[in-house]
Amino acid sequence: AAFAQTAETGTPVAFADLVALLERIFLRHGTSERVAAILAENCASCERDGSTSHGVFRIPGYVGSLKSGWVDGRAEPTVEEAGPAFLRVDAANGFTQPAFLAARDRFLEMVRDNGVAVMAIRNSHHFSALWPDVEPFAREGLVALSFVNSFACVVPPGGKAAVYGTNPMAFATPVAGGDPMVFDQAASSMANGDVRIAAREGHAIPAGSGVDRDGKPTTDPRAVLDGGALLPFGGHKGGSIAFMIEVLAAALTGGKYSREVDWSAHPGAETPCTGQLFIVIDPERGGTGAFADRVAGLIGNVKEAGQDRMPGERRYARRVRTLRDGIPLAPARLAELRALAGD
Ligand code: NDP
Ligand code: PYC
Repeated sequence: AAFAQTAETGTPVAFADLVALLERIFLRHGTSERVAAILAENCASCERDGSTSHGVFRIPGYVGSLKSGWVDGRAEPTVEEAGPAFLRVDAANGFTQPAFLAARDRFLEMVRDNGVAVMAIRNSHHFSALWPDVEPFAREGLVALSFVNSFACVVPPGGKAAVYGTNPMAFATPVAGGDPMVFDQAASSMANGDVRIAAREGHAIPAGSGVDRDGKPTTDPRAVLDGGALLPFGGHKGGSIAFMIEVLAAALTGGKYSREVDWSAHPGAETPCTGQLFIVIDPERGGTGAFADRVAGLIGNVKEAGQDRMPGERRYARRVRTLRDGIPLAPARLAELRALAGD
């Protein structure tokens, strides 16, 4: 589970009101109306679902990147067809989600026509969770995989220098009679956002998560952030996944490797400018005629075997609660957001 505890107490804010507040913040800091609307919906959705490490906690970082001139909040992406089932997208140093959405309709046509398609996005700032990118594909009957690299803060197993980003990947599949099964996980022991939340709240991080600046194991989140690094999850196996994600999200797309991200001339910037790859498959092309039923059956087997829940189920349950009762925000956090919006 996420290391950071999901807030369950605070001032309840309706989802639409949170979207409107975040939209005002983005607009006030120089994005276009379209970009503001997309990022506000995305970030509020993370907060709604309890993806705390990529919810409103991230707003000062978005603002820092915009104010420092590191990211272009008005970028116009370009979309290029590299083949019948391959889209190349240049986000033009803008945020990833608006570039992705600019290409999404054509991408869906390619998936329907060919059974599978790839979208390779570069020069793009992804500062969010990945599940909002893939879950909608599964709701449209498709299987989706996505990969993003970030900024160097993860050492390879046995290594001394950070080479990899926290590099998340997400997978979404339709499930007959239910919500899609979606997992969305970093290739590191923890997301960098959770380390920062632990540092802010004064909690230790689990043993085996990271090393200090001398490469020694530490449970102090400040030591990880101050010259130290995270470890991949699961030793060399997570290291290989982190490597694969650098290859797919950066080498293949033309985006920067995590270790090439250099924001030193932009104090306050926090959004890594790298790349993202999507692979989306129409499972009906498998010819079984019963794909989503078979996935539902597998989930039944997994639960009968003792796993108490599938990935995504915590988010869906929280989504139902917060859409009904409001999204709880700490009063100080709400005041900070209102100040950023100029309210
Ligand atoms: P977590 O370890 O919190 O969760 C990973 C996945 O496992 C989720 O799908 C989660 O589902 C599921 N899960 C957690 N606990 C259980 C359980 N007990 N049983 C079954 N499934 C479980 O994620 P990470 O800390 O690795 O990553 C957090 C977020 O950070 C992700 O959304 C990721 O995209 C984002 N991130 C973004 C980066 C970027 O560059 N943009 C970089 C790194 C991370 P559920 O959500 O339902 O709990
Ligand atoms: O939480 O590791 C993280 C992260 C990096 C970039 C965006 N989120």
